[in-house]
Amino acid sequence: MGCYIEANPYPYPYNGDLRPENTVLIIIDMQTDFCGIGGYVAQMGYDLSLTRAPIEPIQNLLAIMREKGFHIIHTREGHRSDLADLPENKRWRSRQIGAGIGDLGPCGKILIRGESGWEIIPELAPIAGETVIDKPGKGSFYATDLDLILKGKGIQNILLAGITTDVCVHTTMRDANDRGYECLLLSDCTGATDYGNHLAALKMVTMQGGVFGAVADSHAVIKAIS
Ligand code: C5J
Repeated sequence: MGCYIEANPYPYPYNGDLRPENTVLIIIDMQTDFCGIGGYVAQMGYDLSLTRAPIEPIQNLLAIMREKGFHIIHTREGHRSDLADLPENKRWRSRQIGAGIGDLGPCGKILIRGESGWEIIPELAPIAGETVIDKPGKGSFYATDLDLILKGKGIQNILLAGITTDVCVHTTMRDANDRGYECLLLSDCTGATDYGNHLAALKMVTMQGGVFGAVADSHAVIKAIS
């Protein structure tokens, strides 16, 4: 008898082996730059309510998963202050839309490690014992030690929360799926800079019998693990 979360398009995980020891909640890029006033997303002129929508659902889920002893990992997108790890084309594109990475904004230099905009928002701050992954790209595996850490902890199942659904969350999910991890995208614990893109990103996962894994909301997770 396994433990399953009600999910689309199949009950998750595929094998019913869902335990705190083999399961991690990865919370992606809940930084001021992506959901706070004066950050990167705000400077680009996008609607912050879309990237702030997952804050409360993540808080609720995080509290329960911490209490039950699940692994928790946070990520932060950001670059070195000397911009040595910032591809020229990424910088150029960000400047086209008025939010140049490395340029000074209301929360310090945009998407630069150590600046106030780069910090994880206080509502979702990591606590002692939780791993934080600093990444220069969209995916959480690229140029990081995430895979080594997951393998070391014996992780098989990855629950994905954070922002943005269609960019960093999806890139991470696709890469994790290729590496053999069983992935669940949390629909109410994620958000995008465009609501249509959020919905499309959720739908993409459910094609081909679950091409990258499955989708569920936080209520289904809480029901299954409580
Ligand atoms: C983006 C992210 N959208 N965290 N980053 O540039 O999804």
